[in-house]
Amino acid sequence: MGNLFGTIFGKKRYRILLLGLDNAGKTSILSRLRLQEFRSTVPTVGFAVETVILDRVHFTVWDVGGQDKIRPLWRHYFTGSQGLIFVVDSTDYERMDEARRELEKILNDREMRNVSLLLLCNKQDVAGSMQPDEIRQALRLDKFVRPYAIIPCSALNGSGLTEGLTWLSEHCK
Ligand code: G3D
Ligand code: MG
Repeated sequence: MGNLFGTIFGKKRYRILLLGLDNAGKTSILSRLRLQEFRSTVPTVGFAVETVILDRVHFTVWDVGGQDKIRPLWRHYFTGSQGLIFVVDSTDYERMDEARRELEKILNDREMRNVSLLLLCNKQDVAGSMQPDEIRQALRLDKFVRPYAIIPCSALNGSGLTEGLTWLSEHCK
């Protein structure tokens, strides 16, 4: 996807947060965008913040969940971000409610009030994965007043990623 970012994001610089529970597929999505091939990844431990710059787009990535003590540290990264990508593992029925709680905490932060949300329903290549509409309901997305898009994707085969990023580029502040 060499030219993807130039095509989608143009010449402007963007700061985007890429968040989700561990194992949702964040690192795989970035690898997919960067390398155009799928790489398995080692789960990120604790509050390890990963920064990936693709062209002019600056992604800041960490695993959310069970981090209430260090949550105040997050704001440092929230400030100045123009877009939020929240990734869910569409096969992880058991932690959908945990994902909902974490997403809610992020969206309720005052620094995030005006940030557009791209919700990526990852792992759609897996048979029986939850569909975007079910995930929208499980995460109670409709109660958040802000532009959002909910897009099915797969880091494994790359589907949905270009569509998602295109939407985000059009809705970044
Ligand atoms: P994280 O960075 O959000 O913690 P990772 O998640 O990118 O490390 O991915 C977690 C696991 O999910 C990895 O499996 C990875 O291969 C797998 N995965 C990520 N995206 C997809 C996808 O779209 N489809 C499928 N089928 N699997 C995916 P392992 O086994 O390497 O731990
Ligand atoms: Mg990771």
